Formats: sequence, structure tokens, C-alpha cells
Amino acid sequence: MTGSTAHEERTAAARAVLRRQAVETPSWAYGNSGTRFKVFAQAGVPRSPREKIEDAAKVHEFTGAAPTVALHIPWDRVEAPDGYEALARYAEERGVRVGTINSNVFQDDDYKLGSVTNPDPAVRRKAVGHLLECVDVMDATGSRDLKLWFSDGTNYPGQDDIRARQDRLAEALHTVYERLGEDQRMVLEYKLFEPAFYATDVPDWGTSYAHCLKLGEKAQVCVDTGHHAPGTNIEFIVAFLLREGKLGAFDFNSRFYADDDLMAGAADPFQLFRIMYEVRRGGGLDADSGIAFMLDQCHNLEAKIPAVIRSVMNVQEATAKVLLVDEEALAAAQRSGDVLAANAVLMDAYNTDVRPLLAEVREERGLAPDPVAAYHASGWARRITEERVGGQQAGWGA
Ligand code: PSV
Ligand code: MN
Repeated sequence: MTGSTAHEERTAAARAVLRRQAVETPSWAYGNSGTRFKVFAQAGVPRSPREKIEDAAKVHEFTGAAPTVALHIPWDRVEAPDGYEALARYAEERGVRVGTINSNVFQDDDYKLGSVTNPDPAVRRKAVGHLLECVDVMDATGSRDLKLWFSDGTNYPGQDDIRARQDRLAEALHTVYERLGEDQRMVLEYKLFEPAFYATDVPDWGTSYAHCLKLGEKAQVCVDTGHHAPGTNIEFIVAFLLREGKLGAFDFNSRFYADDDLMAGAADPFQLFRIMYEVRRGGGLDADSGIAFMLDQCHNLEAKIPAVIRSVMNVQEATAKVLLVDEEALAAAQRSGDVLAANAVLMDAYNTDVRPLLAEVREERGLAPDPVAAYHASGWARRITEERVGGQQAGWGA
């Protein structure tokens, strides 16, 4: 095969993957958010879960690559009797579906000393009750995944028994696991620190992996790219988890310092490329991989909807680049121990401008080649600024 034929074949295969690639967007990215110093409110942000879904639907309309929206309970709580069923229908009418249900056991006064690992059994019962409620929500929305993130941990040595907290965590996870339906899963997210400053109860992938392994197949690890110590080789973690069949989900975002929650691929596009390369290598881009590729980020300064669109595009660009890696040349260079040639194969792919390819893939699907420009031209920003006045803006700290 000539070099150019091989390149054409790679490009054709890349197009097929890019056409079906899906990135889940988080409802909270559309609401107001900020740092602990200040939340700067933006005009036109959603006042309700329905309005967040409307914005998520716009992202899908212009990218064709964001068919699901993750909810966070209770931020997106809606009232019975048919609240969540109706919300799911509302999403479908707008061309999207409800995705992962994110639990929240970190914003109630009762959780000061922990939720599922709290030394007080009554608080633990309350936290587990919330997680089970989230599975009820999944039943109503048809969601597959329950996302668990625990802010649990301690600030000072001696504050609580590290080992007993692991026992309590295991017990709570087991209870929730038992409640999952046939096709439902739980994905356990880890985070090095924040808000706990001494010992976090699920601080790293190893802790999450060990609990998930014990629980069974329906428990998988969630990798939030902002949740590691600086310099951590995240792609190694991704490669390892994929090899073990335990990578269930991503929370994509980027960071310069800690858990900055900036747009995916903005702070370090090369890192996103390296992660996506291991995803590809481990079969994570296959149609049936089961990995939930989610964004988990906040747009504190920038306009929210175009920022989410930009993030989806950044994930697409990283994906397109890894799909262009000449696997044969890479394997040959690796076999012969040619370090520089192997590295050059990866860098060639990384340095390819894939924007024209992605523009073509969009146009083939009847989409505008530039989703951000199409969004700005659509008038949606003006419309929501005019219409969404009054009411309580729905968001993190607003
Ligand atoms: C925690 O920092 C986290 O990454 C979890 O996924 C939470 O649910 C989310 O952020 C809230 O923004
Ligand atoms: Mn997260």
C-alpha cells in the first residue's frame, strides 16, 4: 500500500468514528458558577433544569456531537408526580436525552464531617438515601449511569479513623450497587484533595478501582482530568483502567493549577491528545466501548454555551488527531527500538491541522462547518438574554 493510500484509509476510518462521536455536556456548565471568591452572574443563564436542557440542545444542534446532558441532583431536582419523566420527555422533544445522574452529597450542613463515611450513622443513612433517590431518578429518565463523587475526608491527622471510613464507604457503595438495575452502572470518581485537605476518602484511581473491583461489573472508575496531582501521567491511568475493563467515564476539563474546571483541551491540548490516544489504543473509541465521555467544567468568565461548544470541538480535535496516528509506522518504530521515530509518528499526528477534516464531517451531516460561528449567528444568545429575566438563576453558588 502506498503511503498516500494508507493515509486516505486512516482518514476514512477517522471520519466514521468522528461522525458518531458523542460528548455528554453537564447541566451545571450552563448555570452561573465562580470561585469561592465571587460568582459573576451572566445574563440569560437558565432559571430551571428545563432551560439548562434547552441550552444543551443548542450545543447538540450546532455540533451534532452532544446528544446527552448530565443532571446533578438536587441542583436539577424537579417535583413529582411525573417530574423526571416529563423532564426526559422535554429533552427528547428538543433532540437530546438525559445522561448521567450526578449525585450530590457535598452541599448539606449534615455533611460537614463526611457523607457516606461520616462517623454518625444517621448522616450516613441520609447520604445513602440520596444516592438511592438518584437511582430512582435514573429509572425515571432512562439514564444508564450514576456518578458518585464524595467530598468526604479529613482535615487533620487523628480527626477520624481512616480505615473505618473505608469500611463505611464500602458498605454504602454495596447498598447502592445492589439497588442498580440490570442495565444501570455506577461510576466512582476520585479526587486528590478539596474540600478535604489532609486525607480524602477516595483520593485516587487505585482506591476507586479497588472498591469497583470488589463491587462487580456494574461499578466502574470515572477519571476527572482535573483531579490529580500536578504532573500525574493521566494517560497511564487511562491505559491501565482500559486494560482492566474498568474505565467507565470521563469528566473532561482542563487545569493549570488544581481543579480549575476550565474548558477541556484549553490548558493542555497535548495532554488531551495523549489521553485520547490511550483511549483509542484501549478500544475506547469503539462504538460499544460503553465509556461516557462527559464534560465537567464551569464557565466563570466566558459565555457558557459557546464555551461548551468549544470544549466539544476540542475533544473532537484531539480525537481526530489520535485517529490519524500511523499505527503501523508506530509499531515498527517501537519494535526496532527507534525512540525518535516512534515519537515522531505521534507528533506528526498531533501537529496535523484536523479542523478542515472536522468541518467536512460536519458538512456531510448537514451541519455548519464552524459550530461557534453558527451559534453566534443563530440569535439564541439574544433570545435568552431577553426572555430569561427574573426568577432564580440556577447554578453553583449563585
Ligand atoms: C468534584 O470536584 C466534581 O468533579 C464532581 O464531579 C462533582 O459532582 C462536580 O465536580 C460538580 O461540579
Ligand atoms: Mn467531576
